[in-house]
Amino acid sequence: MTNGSGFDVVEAVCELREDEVLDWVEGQLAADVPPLEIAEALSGGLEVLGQRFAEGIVFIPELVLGGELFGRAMELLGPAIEASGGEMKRLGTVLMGTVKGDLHDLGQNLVSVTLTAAGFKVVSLGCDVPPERFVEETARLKPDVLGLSALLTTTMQAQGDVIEALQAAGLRNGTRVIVGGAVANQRWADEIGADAYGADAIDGLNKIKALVGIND
Ligand code: B12
Repeated sequence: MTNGSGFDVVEAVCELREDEVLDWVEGQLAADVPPLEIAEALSGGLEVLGQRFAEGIVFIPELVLGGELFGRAMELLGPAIEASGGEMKRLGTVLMGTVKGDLHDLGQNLVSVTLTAAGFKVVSLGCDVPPERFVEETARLKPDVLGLSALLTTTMQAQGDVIEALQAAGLRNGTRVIVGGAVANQRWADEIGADAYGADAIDGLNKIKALVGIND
């Protein structure tokens, strides 16, 4: 995404030019660009940064700084996304978390803030959440939907472990489960017996609405 002056935000994120990126975010907000669109553009930058990491062009410190940059941009975007929700409706409760062994929480934060804006109550357990904790909180909060995020091939199986743990605790029938994150897809959701897969924040919102029986 570029603005009139040809600013390439993907490249700016990759090069960790934080001040320029944050100025760009403020400019986009001032120009009434939908905040979620701005967040997705920044996320495209992180995706390219991730590719460069995989190719050995950048290293862990750059990933860390890229994550921090995104977090700072979300401090500007989060309130705008929530405010874009307008009048508060209560559509249901969603319990959200990144599975055990996985520290990637930027994606689930973006999904959580989008769901909140749409009128869901969201309780986030953060990252590196063991299956037992998901079970405990599901029993306590009785959410309509449980959202599980995983970004690593080494942690995706933990999404299946949570579903099995819910089953073992007798909680599976009352809780719809949606999975997401860079390594998940519809086939994976089917394989582990999830009720849905969400590709991004908007897709996640639409799928969760469908799970709780809202069709608009
Ligand atoms: C930033 C980042 C980090 C940061 C995370 C900071 C943080 N607080 O989250 C840090 C530096 C900690 C990190 C560490 C590591 N990372 Co990393 N990281 C990334 C990077 C560049 C961006 C991820 C991101 O935040 N994207 C932006 C958000 C908005 O997008 P998202 O998470 O995909 O979420 C969207 C969707 O997936 C979806 N979604 C996500 N969750 C959910 C949940 C539900 C319910 C729904 C509906 C939807 C949904 O909606 C979101 C919004 O659109 C990715 C690259 C990539 N392509 O993903 C690599 C990447 C995920 N990391 C990778 C690796 C290898 C690692 C490390 C193992 C590196 C190392 N050797 O130490 C460690 C692992 C640490 C751990 N135990 O978790 C690999 C994973 C490869 C693989 N397939 O397993 C990637 C793909 C980079 C690469 N190409 O090699 N990383």
